Amino acid sequence: MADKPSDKSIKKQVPSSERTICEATRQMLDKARRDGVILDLDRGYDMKPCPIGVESACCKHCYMGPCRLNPRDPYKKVGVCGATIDTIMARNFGRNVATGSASHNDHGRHILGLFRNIVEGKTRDFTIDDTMKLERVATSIGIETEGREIYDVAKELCDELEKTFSNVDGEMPFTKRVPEATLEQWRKDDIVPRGAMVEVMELMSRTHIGCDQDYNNLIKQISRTALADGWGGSMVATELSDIMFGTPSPTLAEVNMGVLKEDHVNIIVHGHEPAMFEGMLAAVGDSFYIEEARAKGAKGINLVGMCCSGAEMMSRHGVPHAGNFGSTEAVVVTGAVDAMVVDIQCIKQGLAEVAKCYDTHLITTNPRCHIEGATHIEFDEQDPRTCTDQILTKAITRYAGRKHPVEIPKMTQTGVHGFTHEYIEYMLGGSFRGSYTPLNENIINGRIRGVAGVVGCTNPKVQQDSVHVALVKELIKNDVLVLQTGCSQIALAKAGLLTPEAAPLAGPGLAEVCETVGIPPVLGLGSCVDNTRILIAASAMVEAGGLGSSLADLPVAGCAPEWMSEKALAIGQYFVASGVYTIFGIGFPTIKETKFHDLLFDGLEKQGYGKWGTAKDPVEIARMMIAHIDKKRKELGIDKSRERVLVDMSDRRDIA
Ligand code: NFS
Repeated sequence: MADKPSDKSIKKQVPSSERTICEATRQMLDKARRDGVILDLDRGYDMKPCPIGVESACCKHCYMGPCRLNPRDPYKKVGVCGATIDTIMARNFGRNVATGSASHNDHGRHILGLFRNIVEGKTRDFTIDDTMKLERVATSIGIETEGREIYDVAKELCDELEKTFSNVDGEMPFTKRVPEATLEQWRKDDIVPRGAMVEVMELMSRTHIGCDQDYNNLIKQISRTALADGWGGSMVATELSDIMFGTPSPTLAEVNMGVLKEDHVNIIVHGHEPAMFEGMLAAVGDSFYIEEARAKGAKGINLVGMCCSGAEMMSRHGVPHAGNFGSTEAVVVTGAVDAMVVDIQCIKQGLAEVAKCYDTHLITTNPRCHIEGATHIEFDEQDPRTCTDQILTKAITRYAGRKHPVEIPKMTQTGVHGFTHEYIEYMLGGSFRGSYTPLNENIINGRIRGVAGVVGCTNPKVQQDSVHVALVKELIKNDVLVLQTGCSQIALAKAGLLTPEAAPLAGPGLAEVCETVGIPPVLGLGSCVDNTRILIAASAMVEAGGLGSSLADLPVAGCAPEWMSEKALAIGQYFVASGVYTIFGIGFPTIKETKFHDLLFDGLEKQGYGKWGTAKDPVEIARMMIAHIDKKRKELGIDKSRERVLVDMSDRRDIA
């Protein structure tokens, strides 16, 4: 029995099956309740959100307030300074986007720092793994690679990508990858991102009391700051992580809590920056610690991941994955977790309490993220073993003295992970004609109706995973190829949809393509920063031809059905500003029938961008995404092709 937590309690509780469709998480929620431990899944149900805040009708940006407007009658009142509901919502939304963009850029900047240390020979524990990718990325931003030493190219790439963060004017390096028509629109509206630091700084400044008070002008800086995420820090993180740790390719990996092993020392790494996880992976192979673990009666050391760095390690190295954001507290309830090691982002403070109850070591490793009650052992990329060795010692000691009964839900799903924009090009084009043309052709001939990105978090406001799974099933049934990242990918992996065997769940056209090529109808691309793989794939589709000239022309749509974070809002806005219709489930922090809401949900599209949408029901979300895809097909003049019968033999031969 766990130590009882303090006197915190909850008032409302529903059957655990209403909180999650993940059977393992449900089992652990039941156990936690029996043990008297409160998890986020119950806290989330019990919490009554502020009805004014949930619609973004309050302003806390100065101390004449906080001012509260009436969400039911938003134009009846203004703030003390005179700020209207549109200014207040735009400022709040802008600050959300600034924080989300700052998070991804902070992540990207640290990845760049590690890359620089490698290039300058300051670390021996990490190296350049994928030189081909290095050359491809360098070439994509105009760096000459022909006949040059690889470290010479790497040094120039480093200097060039530094501008992603430090530029104060000009255009970010990766905007060179944006389709010309899209980039021209950004130039016309003066929203091409310069450098991430200046964009975030300017957005914070413009949202100060008494500064930018026209939502039409504010949205421009909001878009620019969001684009500085997608085409900036996030893209730097993805591309440099591939270069340093290896570009993923399809690999089988196991997902869900059954990846924990009762007779092993279990270490979970949960966070976002892959460097510490890579360091742990190197350390657990050390025979000294394996012997130590055996001497204490364990059969070995079992390293598994959670959340986004878990998704990256799964994609690159096939490291098992224990679950998504909604399961991070629940997994500790197994009693089998000897250490949970975290770095930055999406790490609930509630973990400290749950870890205390089950005598699990909760170890923070990053100077930017300490948690009260957790043990801090700092990870230094230039000396990784000092940190990882201490973690291993603690975990082995905890295993030897396990106090709590262990109950591991015996559930795992094996799926294919590790798709990338490079691999999509290769698999549909074949080794001799790698290109996006075959994908475009299958869209034009109607076998594939369009492409959807389904991404993002889980949120205890809704039954964990349920909206992700129902939405994706509906999309593939309607011949929409689904690309996934983040916690959404893990939800679908647990539901068994990341295997080629899931192809029969797809509509006839998509199923035929999947069966011929041997891919699942749902392709997992990795972590949330890896949403940039979707941007690059979409740009390649434009370049391959036949589907319009800008990203906004493509028959694609995106959705984060169970979103919760400011990072998700930044991602959503960079997709919208790039030209993609993006739907958020759960709810959206604007009030319908206000001018700012209309701008986000309609006006931006009229200006040539994408637009926002929101709905809670998965079938309704799918209907909205498909209607948009069909609208784009019609505008491209390819709507008739779907009416053809799709299965004659010559067609079949054309697919591969
Ligand atoms: Ni993305 Fe990754 Fe998950 Fe949401 Fe959090 S882990 S960065 S923000 S919860 S998908």
